[in-house]
Amino acid sequence: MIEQHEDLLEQLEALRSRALTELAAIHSSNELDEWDTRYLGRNRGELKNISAVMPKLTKDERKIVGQKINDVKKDLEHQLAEKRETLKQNELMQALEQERIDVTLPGRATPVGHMHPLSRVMLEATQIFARMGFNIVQGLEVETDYHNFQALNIPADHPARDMQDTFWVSPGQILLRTHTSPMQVRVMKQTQPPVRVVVPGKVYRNEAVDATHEAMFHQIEGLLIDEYCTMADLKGSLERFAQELFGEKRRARFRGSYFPFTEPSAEMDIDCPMCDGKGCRVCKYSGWVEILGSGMVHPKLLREVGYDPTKYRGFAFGVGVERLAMLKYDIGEIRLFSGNDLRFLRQF
Ligand code: 2NL
Repeated sequence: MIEQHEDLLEQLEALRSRALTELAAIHSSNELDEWDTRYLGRNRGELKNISAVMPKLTKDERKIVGQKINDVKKDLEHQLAEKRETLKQNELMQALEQERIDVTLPGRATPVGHMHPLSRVMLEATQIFARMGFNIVQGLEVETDYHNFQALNIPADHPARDMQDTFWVSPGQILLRTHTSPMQVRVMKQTQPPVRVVVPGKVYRNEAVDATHEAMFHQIEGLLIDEYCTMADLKGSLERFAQELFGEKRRARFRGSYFPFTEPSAEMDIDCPMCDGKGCRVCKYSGWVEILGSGMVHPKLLREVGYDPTKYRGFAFGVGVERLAMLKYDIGEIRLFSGNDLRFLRQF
């Protein structure tokens, strides 16, 4: 019996030195885990296998061998923990080394977009009026028949309604606005003069689409109401607007026209910004291009919104934004604005 337990002690000692030699050669966490199961594993670990003979020993032998097992186990566990820590440190150092960031590398370029040409013209045009003291107002695109037509002196049987083919939401009552004027009607009904507003926004007309017409387009309308206001104010303000947008040397001329909501009415031409009035493809060799419609606000409208037409008067105008942009940038096709073709958009 003495021999058996001394043999066991030798085996344990041999186990310890074999385990530690192997441990010293380990360089990865994976190998370390394998080593852990092989020697210290609860199930088939070598230390566990040796412990299996314990029940066959005498009480005294069990005490000696038990202590030795514990001693070897503690030792191996301690060395394992130390090795784990060393490996962890090594792996960290390796990661820091490999993942080192080169702060001198140039950054990756981020693609930058820009404003749509229409938005740009719309912003520029409204800013010009803002500098003259107009307030910028936006509003509903779905409107009532009253605000879009009736209040603007366009009754149900008026020929202007045929001119403006309307998209109806509920026929005779709710529609997609055909101009931004309904918003000016709302402003006038809510406030007392003086009024100075510009209303930019989308408008809708059920038209045959071609190179210069779309069913949805953009308009800027303006309205000024005050006690003293004449056609001279209209002409001066609108000519100034054209000069700010198309250049200082632009000249304006006014031709008599008709709109149901203004009297008198006038269309404004400017000398062609492409050829300075010499005559070219853009102005069809006339030297002039039409850019807006305007007029003195009809007294019927003033009365309709509750203003005294003997005390107040005003001027109003409407500009097509697509038309302005096509003139400013020499674009011959209106559908490019809604086409979202980057080859077009990148030119601005
Ligand atoms: C055009 C013509 C115009 C107006 C719009 C207007 C609005 C109110 C009262 C009076 Cl609330 N007038 N707007 C006046 C004259 C012409 O637009 O051909 N635009 C592209």
